Amino acid sequence: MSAHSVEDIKQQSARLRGSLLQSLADPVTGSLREDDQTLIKYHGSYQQDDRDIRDERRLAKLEPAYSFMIRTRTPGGVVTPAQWLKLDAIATTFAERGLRITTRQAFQFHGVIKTELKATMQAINAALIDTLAACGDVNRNVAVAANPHLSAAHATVHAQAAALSEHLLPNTRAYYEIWLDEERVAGSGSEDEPIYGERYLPRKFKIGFAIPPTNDVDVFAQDLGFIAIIDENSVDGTGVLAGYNVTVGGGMGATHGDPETYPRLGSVIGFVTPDQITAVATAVVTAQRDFGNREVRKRARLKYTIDDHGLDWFRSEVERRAGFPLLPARPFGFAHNGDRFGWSTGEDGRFHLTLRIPAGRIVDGALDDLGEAVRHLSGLRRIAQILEAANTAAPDAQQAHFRLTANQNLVIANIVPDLRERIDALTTEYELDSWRRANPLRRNALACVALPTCGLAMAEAERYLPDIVGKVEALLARHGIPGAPIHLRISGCPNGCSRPYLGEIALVGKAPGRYNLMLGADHRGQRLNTLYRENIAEPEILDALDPLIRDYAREKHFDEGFGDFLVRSAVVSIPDKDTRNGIPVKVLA
Ligand code: SRM
Ligand code: SF4
Repeated sequence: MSAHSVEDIKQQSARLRGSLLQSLADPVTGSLREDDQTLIKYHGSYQQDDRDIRDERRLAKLEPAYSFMIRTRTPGGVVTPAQWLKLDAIATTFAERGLRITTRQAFQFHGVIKTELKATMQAINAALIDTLAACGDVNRNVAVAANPHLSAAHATVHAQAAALSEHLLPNTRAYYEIWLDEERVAGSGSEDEPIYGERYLPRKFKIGFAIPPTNDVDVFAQDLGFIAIIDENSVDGTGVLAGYNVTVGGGMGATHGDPETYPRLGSVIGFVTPDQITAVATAVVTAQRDFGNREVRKRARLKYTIDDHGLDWFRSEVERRAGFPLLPARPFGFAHNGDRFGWSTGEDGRFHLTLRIPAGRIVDGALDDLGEAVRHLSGLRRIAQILEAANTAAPDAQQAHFRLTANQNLVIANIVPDLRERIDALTTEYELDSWRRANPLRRNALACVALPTCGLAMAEAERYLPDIVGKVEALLARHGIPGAPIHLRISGCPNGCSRPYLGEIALVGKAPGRYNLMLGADHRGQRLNTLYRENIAEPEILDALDPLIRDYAREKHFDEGFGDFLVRSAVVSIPDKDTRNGIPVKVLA
């Protein structure tokens, strides 16, 4: 660890430059200087090492096998086919393990070595995608509902989210100087940062836009959430965006054994009209900048600022900064927080196809939901080529594109009817059709990256997913409910990158092969689960689940979710945390 605190590093970094140029130029090591390892995060990259061979290298007296993870800033996860092809080429040329869709609708490249970092960054920017502020104590990639039932209102929500992502970017030119060779000019190193100031935020900050009835972005896990309220147009019945309910203070991260840290659901504090979101977001971000805990990093997220000062105080502070009062929140209802797979049609008759990508990993040779090695990277390349040709042939028509979902899946959007059959044939040829073949348990399962790249992983997650899902699947089959739609999530540590505390069944890594078993969340992202068994290995996990699944199969009400059943039957007791602040629930069909 660096001798400097993160706060000092930020402040003394000349607006995120530090000595990154010198670190990158140093041929002696594959690593960066310590302070630069913190600063590079703001540029969208993390220094990592291959943990599978860490011990072996230590014994051989070699430095760890350092490499870099790079994360894109792709608000709402939208990329064109042309961009897809470039990202694919980058993954193939510079990275290991292909493209990885994240739980915030970004791409990650793993395994980029230091000497190729700049070329990789340049190639990403040449695809008109950047990585600025994808990590670090700033606003991160803005997550947006990837609902394939695209409508005019949906497009407006996406445009607002993308504009907000731009608005909250840091002003520093460091990114462009270091990676894109922009010349330094007068004032560089002391650019004005009216939103962030010279120490940026106390901690990472996340924004999500949900469009009910789908809560695919898990809006209550976001520091700041916008729940779109769409009224029906009385003339033609299409949706009209009235505004958004605002939620604040969501977050997943916790530390084992430290009660000062905990996952928290966002609280609804009011309603804003579409023209007010920039002001309200700026107010929330700057209030967190000024009042967030800069002494104890583990307590620096907005959720703790709110719990320390009180929700009413926070709401008043936001209203004061925004210059207007928040309106009373409007009724809303979520049906689920998963993705809807397969084909769907938008209001304009275009087709959208949501594909299941296990753990978001797109690489040839990866195992799919059925345990078969698949060629997803090659298949999606073929599809991107076809879509790119169609877009080029009809530049004035609505353009086909890809959308990453916050559940690590992929939507191919805006497909003209003529192309449907070809896309279908390719998804079959390249085994991209597991959404059709895999059962709901498998289709909804989420896992964070964990080993071998994540420096914080205590246990496996992504690599363990197919195995554990298979075993839970066997339990379901034994009790006569094969593939029941239970949301299962695994994280390699309590930081919660797969939002495990919102899983009906969750495994949270404690040590190699050992997990905390968490149970009882709903499947709408509105209720946290709770600890059921601590620090147990696979046989005990399956033993614990077996009687619960048996009882669920026998006693569940029609359509009752597993988490709801466990709460109703008092197997788990969930502290009554009302995220709605009394906002009435809309009854959904
Ligand atoms: Fe995360 C840290 C991966 C979404 C909470 N997360 C990390 C790091 C960078 C490890 C590190 O700091 O060294 C992981 C890199 C692993 C690797 O090898 O790639 C990592 N997080 C991920 C991704 C890739 C998980 C995935 O499998 O998709 C997600 C990337 C999102 C993106 O595109 O920006 C990812 N991380 C999340 C989420 C979910 C979300 O944002 O909806 C959370 C929970 C929500 C929240 O923030 O509270 C999350 N990640 C964390 C935390 C805990 C923060 C806290 O408040 O305590 C850490 C650790 C930290 O920040 O110190 C962390
Ligand atoms: Fe790494 Fe933990 Fe996040 Fe998984 S939850 S990616 S193990 S930090």
